Amino acid sequence: MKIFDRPGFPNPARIRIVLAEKGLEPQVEFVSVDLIAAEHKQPAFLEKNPSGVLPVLQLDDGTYIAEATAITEYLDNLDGDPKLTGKTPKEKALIHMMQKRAETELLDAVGDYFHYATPGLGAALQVFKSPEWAGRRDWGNRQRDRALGGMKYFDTVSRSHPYVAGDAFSMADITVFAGLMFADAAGIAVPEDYSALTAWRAKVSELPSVKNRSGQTFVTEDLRRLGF
Ligand SMILES: N[C@@H](CCC(=O)N[C@@H](CS)C(=O)NCC(=O)O)C(=O)O
Repeated sequence: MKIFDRPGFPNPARIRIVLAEKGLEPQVEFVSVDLIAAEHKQPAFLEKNPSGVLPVLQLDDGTYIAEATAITEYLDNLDGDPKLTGKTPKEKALIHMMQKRAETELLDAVGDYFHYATPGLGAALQVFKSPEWAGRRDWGNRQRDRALGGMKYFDTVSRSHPYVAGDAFSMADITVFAGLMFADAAGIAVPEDYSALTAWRAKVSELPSVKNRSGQTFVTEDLRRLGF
């Protein structure tokens, strides 16, 4: 299998955590795609994923699978013993629901703030964002407020459950973790009184699948070049 990604970016990090959880890293070849140079918006990459985003999984038979959730489901079920996406119908449904909330209210909200209210990934890439949005910082700033609302929600969840979808670490935790990782880079701090969310994050950071990758923060050499 091949994974087209870029180390240090939040959505690729989701899959690296999944691979570590499942012990699949030795079976994967990583192919680095230069996001800052907009390589993912060129025809060769768009053939793999028309959405023009990372990560993308390529199977040995040539099939391409995009979307972090779809890739996670595939990898988690390969050995017939899913541990991140649920075993029973109820577990699957709860993890799906919480994962979707984490994506919509936190990770994607941070991403929209980053792309539309800050210089984002820089000049080479901004031309691929729709021009009518270019000056709309107000809309982008509202996405920051949405992300803060997401943090508040997950702080509340963390007060009553050890993990985002219940008693076990799952795909939903990985999405929240990636959302906070992205928020760090975009300059959206977790409010100090969200102590349960901060404690949850500290706990998740210590998991071997996450801890071994803690050097892969979003602010890599790529973003330092952009002034982060
Ligand atoms: N919904 C997608 C989101 C993927 C995504 O936005 N990836 C980012 C990297 S963290 C990306 O490729 N951004 C490039 C861009 O927005 O042009 C998924 O779950 O895989």
